[in-house]
Formats: sequence, structure tokens, C-alpha cells
Amino acid sequence: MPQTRPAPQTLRRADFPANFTFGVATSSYQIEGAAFEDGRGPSIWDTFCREPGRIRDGSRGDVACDHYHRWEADLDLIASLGVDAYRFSVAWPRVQPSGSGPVNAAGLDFYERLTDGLLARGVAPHVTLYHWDLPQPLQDAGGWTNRETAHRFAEYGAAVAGRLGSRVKSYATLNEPWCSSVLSYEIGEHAPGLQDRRLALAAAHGLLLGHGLALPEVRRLAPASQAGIVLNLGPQMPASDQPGDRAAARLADGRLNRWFLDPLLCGAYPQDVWDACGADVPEVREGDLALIAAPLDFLGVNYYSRGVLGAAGGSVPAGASVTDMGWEIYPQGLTDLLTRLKADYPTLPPVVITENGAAFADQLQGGQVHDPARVQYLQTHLEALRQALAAGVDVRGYFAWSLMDNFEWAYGYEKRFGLVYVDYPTQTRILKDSAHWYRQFLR
Ligand code: IFM
Repeated sequence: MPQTRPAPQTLRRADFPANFTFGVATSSYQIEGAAFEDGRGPSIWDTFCREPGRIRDGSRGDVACDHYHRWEADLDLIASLGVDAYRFSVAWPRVQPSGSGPVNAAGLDFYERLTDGLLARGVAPHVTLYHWDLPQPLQDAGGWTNRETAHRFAEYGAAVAGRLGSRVKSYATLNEPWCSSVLSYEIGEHAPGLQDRRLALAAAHGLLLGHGLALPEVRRLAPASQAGIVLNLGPQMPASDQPGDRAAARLADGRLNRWFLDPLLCGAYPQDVWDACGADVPEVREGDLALIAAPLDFLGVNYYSRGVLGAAGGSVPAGASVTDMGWEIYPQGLTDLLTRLKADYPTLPPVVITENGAAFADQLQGGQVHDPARVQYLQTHLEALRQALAAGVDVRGYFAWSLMDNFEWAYGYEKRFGLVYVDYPTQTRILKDSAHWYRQFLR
């Protein structure tokens, strides 16, 4: 088990505000399966997974956790944990198979069943409209680099909010636009697997524009729901005090954090990063930034780790504890990140930790999964969150990633993030020790 600072044994739910929301999270492509049923169209992940060498174990999300068929039992499982809320995403190609035009009623029916099923169990539904499964026909026309996609996204968002309305507690437009731009169009690790910084910056702007266009639609059609966006953020620290390391950390912070925070919360891209990107910067039309900077009801923050940057690139400090992803376990980064957001952004809305968790190489033994490292990860991060609350940061909720093991993108099924173990051949769900611990903590 990786060594990290000792877990606070006494952490209790009562240490958090009375109306603080605790939940678990998933996303559509990672758990649903049923990739070609009931009229669902192809997404960029269906395509990407079929390209040789893209996914480490050669797998894809055709079946995943078969949640599309097992949703009722899965909702019972969620309710049995004692959580207040469940965050899931809607698959755009289930609702609009070609990304535009008529909606597929069967797709919306599924999400309506989920929403009502959660409400019937006393669990609040939190919806993400876009967790990366773009309809393939939109990618064929340029994906997020084509401004038309942003307009199609607003129409799709209106279809979802129009059907589910204010039964949904919160709508996040996008999950982690850094991943669906930089990781997807520049690093090439995610669909559509391109490697071009200019396209990545155009995609990031297209995503933010899509957010800005969809938000008023959500507000119009679900007036009692909260509307916001989810970013993956983390402190980016220099490996040493050397000027080269400090400059690398500043740029990494700019590209990961400020490139998204600044337009959303201040209505402008960060000038230093803009200058550093030279001719690759996106076309920004008049009115775009005003749309993007419309006030949010909440900012969703997904926190997993920090970055440590040297002039030669990122690294994990020697001796640091890491998860099965190789990500450093650094709970202090969550406190640092949240206090920095409060200090740097006077317009910061209430924050929700929409994802936090860790992959470990879990083993099913005698019907049980002992995952003390995950328990410790959750405890130490909740303690870090408590410290941010004590420092005055307005945080309203915490969602553990993830409810259950699932399709971890380019890693396929090799990485297990769940509080619940999934035995894929039988689709049996087994509560890990971390799930028992979370349930006990919430009691
Ligand atoms: O599994 C992903 C999720 O889809 C988005 N945030 C990070 C998680 C772990 O990599």
C-alpha cells in the first residue's frame, strides 16, 4: 500500500456543513454499454476504440458495465450507499444519433427513467451533458474545431433540459474541456486522437462557446436547476526555484487551469499563454467571451493530483506515493487549489468537487475487495477539503469517482477507480472496503 500522510481516523460527516452534498459519479460511455441499441448513433469513442493501438487492452465500451440494462439494480446500489446525489452523464448520440436534427425518444426515455428512479430512491440527479461521447457525424465535420458543433450542442442541451427539466438538481454543460481539447486534439491520447496544438486551441474555444450557448437553454428549460461547468484542475508547481522550472510551471498552470478559468470567470484568455501559443491561438469572434463568461451557479472541480514541472517536463517527485495511474497522491493540492481559486477569482461561484478518487490494482478475494489505499485516499482528500472549507472556500459538495469500476478511456478496463468492484465476465457488483467505509462515513 502506498505511503501517504496518516488518515484522520476521526473524520465524520458532521465535520461538513449540514446541507453539504455527498455523492458518487460516473459517465455514459464508461458504464452504459448498449452501444448500438434503441437508436443510439456512433460516437467518436466507438470509432477511436476500433483503431488499432489506441486502447491499451484493445477493449471498448460496447458492453462496459452493462448499466443500460442493469440501471435499476445500479440505482438500488447507489441508494444503498446512503449518498445524497448521483452524477451521471447523458450520451449525446443516444439522444441525437447524428448530433443534429430529430431527437431519439428512446434515448431521452432512458435518462428520464434514471432521473425518476433516482428521485424515487431519494437520490438527487446531477447531469453532465457532455462527457466526451461526441456523435461521429459532428467529428466528421471538424468536431469541436467547427463552430457549428457549439450550436448543435446548445440544441442538444435544450432537448435534454426540455425533457428532464428541474427534476435534475444540477446540469453541468461540459466535463473537463481540457481533456476533450488538449488531450484529444494535441496529445492524441483521447478521441479523436489528433496531434495539433492549433486544432486543440480551436476545440477548446469551441467547447467553451458550446458551454456559453447551452447555459441559457438549460436555465430557460430547467429554471429551478443549478447550471454550471466541470473543469479538471490541479496546482502546477516548479520542481525547483530555477527560472526555467518556474516558467514551465507557470505555463502548465496557464494551459491546464487558467486557459479555462479565465474566460469563464473573467471573460478573457490569459495573456501570457495567448502570447506563448503564437499563431496557434483560436479565432475569437465578437460576443464569444461575453457568452462564455455568463455567471455560473457552480463550478465543478475534478481533482486527482498536482503537476511538478521542470524545464524538461513533468515528473513525480522521488519517493512520492502514486496511484495505479502513476499519479502522485497529494491531498494538500486540493486545499491549495481551492484556496487559490478563492484568492485569484473574485467572481468564483460556489464550488462542487465533482470528481475525486484513485485507481488501484484491486483484487477480488473470497468475495471481498480490500482497498485500504483508496480508503486512505478518500479520507485524506476529504480532510484536505475540510481545511479549504475552514479557510472560507464555499464548497457545496463532493462526488467520489467512481461509483464502480468502468472503462477508463485509453486504459480500457485495466484501471479500477470504483468504490464498487465490477467482475466484468459476470457483471457482478461487489462493494469494496472503500464503499463500506463511505457508507459508514455518511451514516
Ligand atoms: O475516468 C475519468 C473521468 O472520465 C474523467 N475524469 C478523470 C477520471 C479518471 O481518469
